[in-house]
Amino acid sequence: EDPAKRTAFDEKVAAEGKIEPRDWMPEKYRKTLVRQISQHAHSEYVGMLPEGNWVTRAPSLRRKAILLSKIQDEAGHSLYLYSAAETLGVSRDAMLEALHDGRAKYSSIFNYPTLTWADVAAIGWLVDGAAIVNQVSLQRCSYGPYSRAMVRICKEESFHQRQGYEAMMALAQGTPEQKKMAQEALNRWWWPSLMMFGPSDKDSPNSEQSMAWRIKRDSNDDLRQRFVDMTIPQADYLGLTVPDPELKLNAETGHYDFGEIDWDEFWQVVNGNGICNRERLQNRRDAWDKGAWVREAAMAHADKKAARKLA
Ligand code: FAQ
Repeated sequence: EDPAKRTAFDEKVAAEGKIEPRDWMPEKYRKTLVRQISQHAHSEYVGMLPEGNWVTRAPSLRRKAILLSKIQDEAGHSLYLYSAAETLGVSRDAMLEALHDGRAKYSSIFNYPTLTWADVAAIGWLVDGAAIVNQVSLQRCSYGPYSRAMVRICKEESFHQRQGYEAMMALAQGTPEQKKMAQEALNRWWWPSLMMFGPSDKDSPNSEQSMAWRIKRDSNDDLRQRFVDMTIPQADYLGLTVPDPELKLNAETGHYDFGEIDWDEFWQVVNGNGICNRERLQNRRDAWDKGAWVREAAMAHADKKAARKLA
């Protein structure tokens, strides 16, 4: 490693400059970004599945059209993110292989089932809400392509969150049965949404280095607190109750205190033993296998075209 290059890198990061694909970077910086960005891409990609489960059963044409667009946006987000990771010298095939054989992680949240239509509303409100809090912070990431992808993704995600809240509102203000559905969905999704922010700072092995390199700009616990503070007034407005008896506004700090996350459940899900882990991964593998003929046909077509040009 050339010390002058290292100094230039450190100075650029310290001065809030963006590191670009052709710039020199420490190997560990590159590897950390490939890990985080590819896992982020996989999350968007697997994240289409829980909502996809409700496309054919959306309660109205309007809801169905909105849901279809939202899922398409998620596919788009995964494509921007795979592209951002590719600028670091890793191929999309290699990233997908790592997902399919279980080496790469994706967000724990997508291993929970969507049992009723209210779960789709809760995902928009809570899961997109949590994703925005995390991604707004990542807009200031030191790696240029990732930070720029975040800007566009956040704009689309804000719209997703609004539609989720609106769908939740319709249920919360509906019949007693609908309100009960909304409450039960909040009960199911609240704690898993808090887990999206990752382990507590003291148990987060990657945080220190990632924060020093300005890959991550806020700690897992700080972002989780921001999400709780933002979401409780929204739940109050809906007339729903967050399933945490310890939740309480702390007059001294101005923040909500909340109960302990079930970390055993979190690690079980992260390590592949959640309710839907196997089903989600199998679905992605099947989609890859079933799409083989499309990839082959596209390659054959491209070869034919190239041969015709030569002739
Ligand atoms: N699930 O040391 P840390 C969306 C892993 S939003 C699974 O704290 P780090 C939008 C972590 O990878 C969801 N694994 O790690 C949408 C590490 O393992 P490794 C995606 C988790 O990286 C909405 C280990 O635990 N968003 O898709 C989780 O510094 C609605 C130790 O953790 C992002 O990916 C978890 N929840 O901080 C789509 C955001 N938490 O890799 C559809 C970008 C931690 O060493 C519908 N990522 N782990 O083997 C990040 O901000 C960070 O990577 C964190 C984790 C904060 C997730």
